[in-house]
Amino acid sequence: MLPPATPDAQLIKNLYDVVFVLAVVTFVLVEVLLLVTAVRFRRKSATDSPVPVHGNNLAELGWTIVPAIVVAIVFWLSIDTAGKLTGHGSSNAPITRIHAIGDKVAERRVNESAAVDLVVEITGRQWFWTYTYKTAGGLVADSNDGKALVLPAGKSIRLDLTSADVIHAWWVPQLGPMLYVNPGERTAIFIQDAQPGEYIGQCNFFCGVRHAYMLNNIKIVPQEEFNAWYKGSVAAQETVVASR
Ligand SMILES: [Cu+2]
Repeated sequence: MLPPATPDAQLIKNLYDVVFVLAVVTFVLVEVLLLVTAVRFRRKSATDSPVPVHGNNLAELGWTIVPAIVVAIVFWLSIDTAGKLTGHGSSNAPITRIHAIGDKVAERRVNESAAVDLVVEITGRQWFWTYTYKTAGGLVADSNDGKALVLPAGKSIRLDLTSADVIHAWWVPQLGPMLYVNPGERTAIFIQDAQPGEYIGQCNFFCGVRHAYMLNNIKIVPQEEFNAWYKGSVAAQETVVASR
């Protein structure tokens, strides 16, 4: 797994590591038991026939209780991780990261769940993303031709996503969680305290014939660099609009 570049991605990585270790331990245990059984109880002669076993309380309780405990641990850790991500809300006012557009209560909870320096509205399309910066100049950009979504480092950023056509999924593993992006609904993703760098994202929901090519690059740059890039891009956009 690529190294996490935000505290949220680090939380997800920590959870991933625990689940990975549990999975490896389970795999090794099952394979060892399988091999031991196959070797130890193999047929030793042509007349050899196995003694059937009818019920074994200890074994049955064991293979019911142990997996239940493992699943309970993963469940608890998952809930705990989700509750620590940026903008998780509170137990009596949880935020709905995906909700119907126009759901005022859900929208208010998302807006109040974390203070943000920048909001970018993102629309998934077959097969690219468009980015509208909700700040002075209202820059509009997209992910075509490998163009990156440029964002400032070390800030609190919220991405408000929706889809113009089919279901897509926003997934930049190094920056935080993956969430579905549905037509008619709004998906809120926070990028908190990101380190400068270039990160690769990929639409993670099969959305048509060019789904595999629906990549998106994210470029996180220091605030001053972001300001200069933004100013230049807005100026270029205005020139294009004016020359039409
Ligand atoms: Cu897709």
